[in-house]
Amino acid sequence: MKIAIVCYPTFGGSGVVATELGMGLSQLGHEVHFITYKQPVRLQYLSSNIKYHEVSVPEYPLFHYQPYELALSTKLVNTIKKYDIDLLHVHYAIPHAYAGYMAKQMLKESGYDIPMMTTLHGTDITLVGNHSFYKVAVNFSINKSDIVTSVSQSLKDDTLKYFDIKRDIKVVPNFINFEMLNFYKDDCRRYMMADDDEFIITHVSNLRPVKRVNDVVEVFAKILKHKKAKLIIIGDGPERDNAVNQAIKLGVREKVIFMGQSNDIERILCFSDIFLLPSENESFGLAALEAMAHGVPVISTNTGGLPEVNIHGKSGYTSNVGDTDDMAKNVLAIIENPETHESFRKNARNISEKFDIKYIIKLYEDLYESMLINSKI
Ligand code: GMT
Repeated sequence: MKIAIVCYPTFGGSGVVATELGMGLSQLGHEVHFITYKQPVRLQYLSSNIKYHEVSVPEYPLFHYQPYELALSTKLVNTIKKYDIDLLHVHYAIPHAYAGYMAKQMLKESGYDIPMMTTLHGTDITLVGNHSFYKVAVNFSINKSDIVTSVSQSLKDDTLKYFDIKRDIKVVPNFINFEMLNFYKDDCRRYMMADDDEFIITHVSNLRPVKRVNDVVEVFAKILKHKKAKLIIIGDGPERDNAVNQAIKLGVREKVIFMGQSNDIERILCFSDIFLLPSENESFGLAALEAMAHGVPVISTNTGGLPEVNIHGKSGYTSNVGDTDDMAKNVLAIIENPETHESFRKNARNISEKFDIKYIIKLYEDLYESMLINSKI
């Protein structure tokens, strides 16, 4: 199949999932075209069956806001025609489903019927899409997609709750490409980050308010009262300064390492003892699944799709949003006993294997095929 994928190219989870999916599809022999404003960060290679098409939006003095949707739908029409693409898969409803639908309509005028799948990722529904500024257009473009998928049951439930959806939503969870994971087993270099007697607690996110990074620091400060430890925070975003101030306020600043955006996440997970994800909301929690794949137990909230990924009492524990006492207690319950820690590590890895790309990619391929069959009827 010739598949066009539209996504955000940045470090966010939806872009990572879209890129990994595209690379996986290309390995199965499909021709994949990424259409976005920058080469996706996880796109490791451009092989003969992966192509990247840049959407550029030239500045013009009249524009207060650059019309990205217009440029994207134009690029979609031209690329789909030029490469005779079979189907369009857009990730994150805003504005991709909207631009995709416009492209679909423009192509129809020249007798080209392109089916479109929209994958909902989370904030496009729960935070941004639900805002009255966007809601009508988001609702419209979801209903106009030929197939809609969501990355968790919880996100499906939220979509049906907040929007007036006239079609079925298929749940297709996020995944891990285990063949592409680097484990650095013999080259962990733990000593670079912590002393031998310190536990390493890790958090990875884009440091937006929804991630509650101050809670990460608060949980860590509570752990430090009982155990020697270091906290590594990977990622960058608007809450970074607040988190630094929180660390100073709680007197733990010298034990917290802010790494910024990093391509070394796998190396850091290799020596991490616990992964913290105290989010206000999380449709899935890909960062938690990545930690679990590296055998790192997860302490998270029980919000959104997190309990579908982080199984309470097995791969880690889940707590109510903001309950940092409970989260700290749960961390200690795991790390205080090496045998318990080891069994949580094994469970985390085993549970993550259920999300192996080899199972999930098949679900997408089947949906693509059904979309193609229906578009030909
Ligand atoms: O919140 C993020 O980290 C970024 C955001 C995105 O769309 O790029 O993540 C959302 O999609 C990810 C991939 O499906 C999910 O794993 C995240 O849980 C989800 N974030 C939220 O729901 C807050």
